[in-house]
Amino acid sequence: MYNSLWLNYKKLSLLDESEQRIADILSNVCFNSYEAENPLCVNIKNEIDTAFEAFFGKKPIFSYNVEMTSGLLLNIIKNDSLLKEGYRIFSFENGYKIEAADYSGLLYGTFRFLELVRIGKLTSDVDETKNPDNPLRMLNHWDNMPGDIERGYSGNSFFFEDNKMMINDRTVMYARAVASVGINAVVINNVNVKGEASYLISDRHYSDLKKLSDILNGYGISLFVSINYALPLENGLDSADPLKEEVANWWKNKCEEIYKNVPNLGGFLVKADSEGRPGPFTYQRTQADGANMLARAIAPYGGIIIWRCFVYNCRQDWRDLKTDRARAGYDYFHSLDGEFEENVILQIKNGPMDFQVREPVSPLFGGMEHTNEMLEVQIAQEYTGQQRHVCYLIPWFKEILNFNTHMKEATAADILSGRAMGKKNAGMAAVSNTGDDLNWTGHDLAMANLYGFGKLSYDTSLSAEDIAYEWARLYMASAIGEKSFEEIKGKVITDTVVDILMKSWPTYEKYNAPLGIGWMVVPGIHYGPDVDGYEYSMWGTYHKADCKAIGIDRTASGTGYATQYKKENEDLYSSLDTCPEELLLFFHRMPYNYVLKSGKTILQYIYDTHFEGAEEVEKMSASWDSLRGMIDEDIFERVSKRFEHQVIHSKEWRDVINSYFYRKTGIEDEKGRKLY
Ligand code: GCV
Repeated sequence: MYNSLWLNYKKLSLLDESEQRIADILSNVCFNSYEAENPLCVNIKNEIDTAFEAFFGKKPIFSYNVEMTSGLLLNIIKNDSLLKEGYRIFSFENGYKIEAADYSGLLYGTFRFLELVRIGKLTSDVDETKNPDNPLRMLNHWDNMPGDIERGYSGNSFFFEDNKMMINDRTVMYARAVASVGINAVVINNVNVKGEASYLISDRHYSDLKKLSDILNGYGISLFVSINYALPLENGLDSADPLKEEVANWWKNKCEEIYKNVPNLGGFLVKADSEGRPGPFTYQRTQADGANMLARAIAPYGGIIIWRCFVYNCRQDWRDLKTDRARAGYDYFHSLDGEFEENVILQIKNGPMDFQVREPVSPLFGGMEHTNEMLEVQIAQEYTGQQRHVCYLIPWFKEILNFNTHMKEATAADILSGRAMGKKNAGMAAVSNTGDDLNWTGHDLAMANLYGFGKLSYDTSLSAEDIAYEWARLYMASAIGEKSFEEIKGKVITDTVVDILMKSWPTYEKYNAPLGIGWMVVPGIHYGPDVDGYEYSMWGTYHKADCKAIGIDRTASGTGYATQYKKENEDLYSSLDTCPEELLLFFHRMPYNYVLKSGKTILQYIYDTHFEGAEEVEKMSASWDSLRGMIDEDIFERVSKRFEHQVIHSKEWRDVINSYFYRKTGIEDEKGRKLY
């Protein structure tokens, strides 16, 4: 059982003449440039049929490749303003047109058109032209072939079960939904490739991969797989040394075999030399040696190697003050700038650590002028409440995109779109938050992150608020159907949901680890507070709190991490006057009595934000309660249950963090609140 996410089409109310006019116009659709054999064309038509039947109670009359002067007209055209996968939607005297330079663009235009109908924005002067900002807009699924999902918080995999692939109607629903927000590439298996997943690229699974790839291609999506770098070792070779000819040849032959069976495969995603995964370091080779060897093997087929920069020594001794996990990505990759093949893209996590609630943007953005780069964010909320706490991440992604790297004054968005360096292999990837739960994302409000990531990766100029509004309107308000937006109190619904979403990340941050320090979670599961959980483990992610101070000096006189940025940013972070306070403890070791710009000491700030955070969750929960009876009952109940938990759990966070610092310092809360 699964729902249709935001494609939950329902009968539209046709209240006035203008709405009735739209319905009349849309009863005729003319699809020019229609190719009956092209799956994209078939899917565009099906999408319109499905939607219009739900909206108006009947399918439209379709005509193909004829001149028509009224109705909804779809057309492939060539002009300067429409680029690959772009579209234009506009009205004319007797109808509407959707134009694109290719069929993917036409599909995106169609989905957008259907959204405009549903959110009441199909006005008579509508004119929307969009070209995607990012060439690759990708989801990374960390699904394991037995069926579980690494860091999965919404059930099991819908791609795999018992070491087999699953391809069914849910696969099609998935493809429709993610395509509707602009996703054009997916990796279906976990980057930690183990067990049967090593053999995903083998005879055992080729026919299923081909089937899946065909379905996805029909929605403009390329299929990628994660691979095991050491695969040659499991196939009779005694080495995976990237500079050995026999290894390179093995991969060449492998790629030939793969592409014979799955001709449209997008390429491989590779996690190497990280957290126990094998890689070129085993053979004293560089990351470029490893990536390039694979890139050359896959290049004849147009394949891409997406090589992750999440490479670090996960066994850092606390006495070693120079080794800093935050430095690792840059240290390993920066000197290789310009050495990667054109079909290699480095996939870089947004921050130098690991998806903490707050991190600076990785210095690799802006640090490698001659290398293809893409951003990796995580909408699976591993460290941000695991889809049990509401945490709408799009406002944070916007901050990341807007970060000025000071490399040619380019923002992160300029770099990962490829436009700053004139690259065509670039983009954004998100570790997906989907599973086989009925609502796909466990928490219904977490669905806004899936919708939002897709929308933002297509158009990085969209605001987090507008995205939240449109999602809320589609999934919660328009989905009720037949009644008008006013009648169902649509504005109250969308205002309430948007307000909750927009407050959720700042609120989560308030009761979590303070001022950018991160990592105060239970080791392994990464859920719930455990201030010293990682402090006394060998994983190398220390906050170093003692009775006087907390934080890591990452300036030039400390670990030197700040020096990895361009000078302007190094200076920004290194000076206490300019370092953004939300990152203060990431960059500086500070005494608890240091006074922040607000006039509060760090300690009092910690107490205050933790009390505030927990209170804000109660308010969000109450505001959700106010929607009882107004939205779909199942959605309401599911979210209410999650809020019940979040209210309790945020208090646990508050109390564990506050009592930790109270007991370390012995200093009371100025406001006399209860500290344990
Ligand atoms: C897929 C973190 C997660 C791991 C994940 C890893 C990665 O360490 O906790 O589960 O492994 O990141 O991104 O490779």
